[in-house]
Amino acid sequence: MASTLSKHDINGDWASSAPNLKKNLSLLSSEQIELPKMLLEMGQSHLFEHWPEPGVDDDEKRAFFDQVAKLNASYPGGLASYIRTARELLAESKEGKNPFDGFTPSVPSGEVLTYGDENFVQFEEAGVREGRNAAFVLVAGGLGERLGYNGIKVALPSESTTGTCFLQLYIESILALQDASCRLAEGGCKRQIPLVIMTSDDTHARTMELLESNAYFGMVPTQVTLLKQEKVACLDDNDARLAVDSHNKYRIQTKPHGHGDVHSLLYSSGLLNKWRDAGLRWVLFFQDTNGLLFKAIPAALGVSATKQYHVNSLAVPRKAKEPIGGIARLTHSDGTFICRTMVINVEYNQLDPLLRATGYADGDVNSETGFSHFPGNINQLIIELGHYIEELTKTGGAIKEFVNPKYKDSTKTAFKSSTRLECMMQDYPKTLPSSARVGFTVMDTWLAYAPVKNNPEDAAKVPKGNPYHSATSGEMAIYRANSLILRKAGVKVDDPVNQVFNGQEVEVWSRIVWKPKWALTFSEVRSKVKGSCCISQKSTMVIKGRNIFLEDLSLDGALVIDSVDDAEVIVGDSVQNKGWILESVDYKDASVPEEVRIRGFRINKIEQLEKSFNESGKFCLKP
Ligand code: UGB
Repeated sequence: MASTLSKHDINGDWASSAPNLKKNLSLLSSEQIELPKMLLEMGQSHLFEHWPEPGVDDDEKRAFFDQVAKLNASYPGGLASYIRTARELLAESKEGKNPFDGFTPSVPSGEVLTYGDENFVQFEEAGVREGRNAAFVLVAGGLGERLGYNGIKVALPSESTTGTCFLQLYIESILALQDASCRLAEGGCKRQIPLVIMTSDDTHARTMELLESNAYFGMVPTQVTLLKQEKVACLDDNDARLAVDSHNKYRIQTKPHGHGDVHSLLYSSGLLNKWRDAGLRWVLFFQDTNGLLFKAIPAALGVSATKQYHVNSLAVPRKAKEPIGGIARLTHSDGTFICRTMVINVEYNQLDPLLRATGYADGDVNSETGFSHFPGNINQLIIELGHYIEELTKTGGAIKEFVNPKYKDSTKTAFKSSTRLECMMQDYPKTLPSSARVGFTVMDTWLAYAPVKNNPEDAAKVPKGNPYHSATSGEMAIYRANSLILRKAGVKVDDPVNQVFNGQEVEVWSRIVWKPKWALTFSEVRSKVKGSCCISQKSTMVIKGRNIFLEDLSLDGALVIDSVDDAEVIVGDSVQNKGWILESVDYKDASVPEEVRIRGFRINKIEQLEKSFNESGKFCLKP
């Protein structure tokens, strides 16, 4: 039961600057009374200006305080701290202050890997050994407004040959790593690699439903934890007056705070200590729609373990001025800043001006390699758990925020629409001491990075040569990567043909897809390919079983092959049929399901050889 208000509270002299609030004080419990006091102290009396007499909309008024209580509890330091920080950041933004003022950028050192060479293979082996000591964290609270898809992004098919959605691909990759790593452990191991998914009100229920209706895609339900991030209050002006929701005058408008929330949520969940006590060493953060990521994970984890990195960011070569953040070493010149040197992502629109302002007359330019000196951040981080806990114990997981108001005019006094504070998970190293070992690992883009972020119309407008980052390019990138990996392993895979879908010209390679348990590393692929194999461009190959070996296979058509784990199957000779073909669909054709339309093609399964081996033993598929 709510306790009663004191005389002082009811009398409400402290509320005289907000007469409409004062009249309604009897609606509040004594626990809640601190909230309006704080709001008035923080200059938020406008929130009550339109409040009617007691007796009118009382439930809505109570709901207002429930919302304020939630906003207050979910932000480290509470709403007052949020408003104070907002005022500081808004003042800096008005002044046009560059957040990196006083820092000098230089080229950082990191590990640059070449897929399939001896070095790469060694890092992959080290990574697989460490796999059982890892926990994975997927940030999936974003709405994906740029993609404009109505569902949650992790439910989108990563490719349409098998229809495997991103979440399934991620979970099966983690399970494959778990199995491979445990097989290497002396005496075996039964560890279940934990997966945390950060959701938001926009994605939580649908993520849960996706997991439950698919039996967690093979994970044990207790292996998966969902942590929901809360939104933050919107701000109407440079004084950080909280914005009233235009649909309900008793609500404060809220918006997402950004993926940086993941650190404070992990910290407050208590999971980090639990993981440390269970002997885990690494936390791997990743995003919602990168179908290539797990091809890069084993080697990147191997780099972290070998180099003893506290933080390792995955990166790809980046053309100068390409619109992805660049990883740079920043050194503070006056020595007063707590973190005098840091290796950090600098957003592309800040990097070029920062370079020009600090003696690099040409700004961000390509080196003799044809790429910028500053590799592109793909926002997949590997953090060493012990060091992470030490840091978060100091910061509570709070990440340096930023604000990005869209001003009405050059006076910068009014916004076009409300703004809010945001934070990014890759800004975690900003508070680390200079002694922290922060590095990065560069891999080829074709191997590591093909996110699905842009809707077809925007993707079609991307300047030629720049990546589309659409559902079309994300899917084609998977076929290309698998084709190139098989080529590297000795299979003759035909060159791709160019085709246009949804206004985007893409390379169409043979549609080759395998389950992560077939091969997670290059060594595994190599061990499963024998003799002289070739695959034509029009072909589709789906490998679902673990111990399937390609031997002198000549494929010109579609082949789908599955087997139980203890069956060993050799697939060889010539497989020829009419196969599966890609048929264009119109993005605007509403009769076509959205997840098909956004890639601009569907697969017409005309003819295939499909075979399942459901018993243990040795088999040979030689049609
Ligand atoms: N996300 C959340 O979980 N919560 C949120 O509040 C917001 C997002 P976007 P964007 O891949 O190249 C990032 O929107 O703007 C999740 C990096 O900041 O796709 O493209 C969301 O569900 C940028 O430096 O991010 O930028 C998704 O999984 C660059 O590396 C993830 O956060 C860029 O990604 C990213 O959300 C990139």
